[in-house]
Amino acid sequence: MSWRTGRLLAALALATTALGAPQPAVAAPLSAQGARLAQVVPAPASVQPDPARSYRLHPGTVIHVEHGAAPVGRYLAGVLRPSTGYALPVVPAWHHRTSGIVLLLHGADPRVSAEGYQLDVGRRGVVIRATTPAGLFAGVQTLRQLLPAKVEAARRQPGPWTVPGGQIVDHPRFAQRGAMLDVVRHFFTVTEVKRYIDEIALYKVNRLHLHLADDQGWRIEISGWPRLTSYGGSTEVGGGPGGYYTKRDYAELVAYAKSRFITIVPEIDMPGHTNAALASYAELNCNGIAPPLYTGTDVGFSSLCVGKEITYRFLDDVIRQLAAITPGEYLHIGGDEAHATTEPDYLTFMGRVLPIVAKYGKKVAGWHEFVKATPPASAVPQFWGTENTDPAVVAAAARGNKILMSPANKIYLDMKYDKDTPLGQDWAGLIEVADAYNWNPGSYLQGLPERSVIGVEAPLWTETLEDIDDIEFMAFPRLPAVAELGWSPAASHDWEGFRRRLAEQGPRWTLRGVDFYRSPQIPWPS
Ligand code: NGO
Repeated sequence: MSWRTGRLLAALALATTALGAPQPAVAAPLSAQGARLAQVVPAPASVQPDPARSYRLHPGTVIHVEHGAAPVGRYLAGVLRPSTGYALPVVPAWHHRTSGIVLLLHGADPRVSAEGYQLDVGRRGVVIRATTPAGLFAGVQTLRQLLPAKVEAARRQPGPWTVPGGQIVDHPRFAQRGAMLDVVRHFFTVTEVKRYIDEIALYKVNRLHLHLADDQGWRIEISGWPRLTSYGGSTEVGGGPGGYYTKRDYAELVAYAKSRFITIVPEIDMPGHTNAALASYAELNCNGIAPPLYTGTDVGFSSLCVGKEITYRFLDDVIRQLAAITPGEYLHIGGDEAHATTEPDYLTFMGRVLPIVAKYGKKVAGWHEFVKATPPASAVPQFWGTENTDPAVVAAAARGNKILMSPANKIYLDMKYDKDTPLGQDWAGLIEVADAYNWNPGSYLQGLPERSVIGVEAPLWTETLEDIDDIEFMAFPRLPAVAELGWSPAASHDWEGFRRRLAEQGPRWTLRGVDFYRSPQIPWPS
């Protein structure tokens, strides 16, 4: 045993003794303190309050991190310093002397697996244990929610900063818990996307799908095809100036998301939803004539030219370059609403494109229509229908595909909350918070077993959304509902409990300046 490991283990033994063993789970009404330990969205898998033991942060509190946990420790310090006004130094865990906040990469309950964590709160400190930094980061999001709401303030607030005592052992239900942002219909800056990343990270979301190309714009630089962005990226719905990400911008987003343990899944929609590319390069059109740029909101009128070889040279360039700047394992190729492509052409097209994605080392994701092209079992069809039956999707699952659930009538965040919602659309229905929450991704599609569901993703299409305030107003409070469906055990599903926990998020959003819909279904604190 090395000196360092020895010191660390000695310190841990002390920490565990100091914190004491948690009390068994309490049945019936929790005390106010005990209830606070369960005041988390998404609901943790297991909570054992111990009201006799809470921890109060103080000016001398130190954040102790095991090797490998320092970035998460620094992130936590960054969250806590402005409001507490405490220095909260981040130091190696072998200096640990039984008190403070401790982040450890071993010793967690095995149930936490790769993305979960164990959090113990005793009188002398908070210990978060996980098997990966991602798990620690999830535990840190929980710790944040266990502190009073004013911890989210940008300026120093009076304490006390008390964390309720007890133990949480937590882990996700599904591997993929995603959000999608359409940066085409309206363009959003790197700063705006980073802000959205921060907001979704709080709810343990681990995927951000970026819809990067559609009829109204092409938003990612591709070397050798400069007009895609200089011309194809120059507008958006309503005729605004649009915009695009350089490869450097995109890398910045990927790195920022990674620092929040979120993987970016880029989408280039094809063969339909391609007017911006077709307008930029006449040779991509079957008739050799470039259509004008498009700033409306119709869908289903454009198609790449399936019979021309240049289409595949173009897509080889796009997919190769996108794969090179995307560390995540998936590229999303759209495939939805190809109403201007004949069925045989669609199959021919997918037969050419699927191998290109594989050639560049990526797995493919696509809107669920592409199951008709029989993609490989590693492909992830994203279900966005409005019915709870889809035999073609169920058949794909029987062939081995895992399905990502985004039923439009449940979790399309661009749908209005009610008929008076000033933003959004209503083609898939009106979606209040209870509608977004009250369904089960593991049993929603008839004949699709839970083991064939890889997760949930909440898409946010932006035909009517122009800035970050609009995004936030549609995403909150429904995004946390979807995040809870993705993370929390099915057995914990409980609308009454959820709406009370969700209510506590309101003051936090207010303090962070996050715009949100004050749904009458939620008992917001006054
Ligand atoms: C559909 C369509 C999108 C729209 C969106 C609006 C899918 C997968 N294709 O969802 O182009 O923006 O609805 O709600």
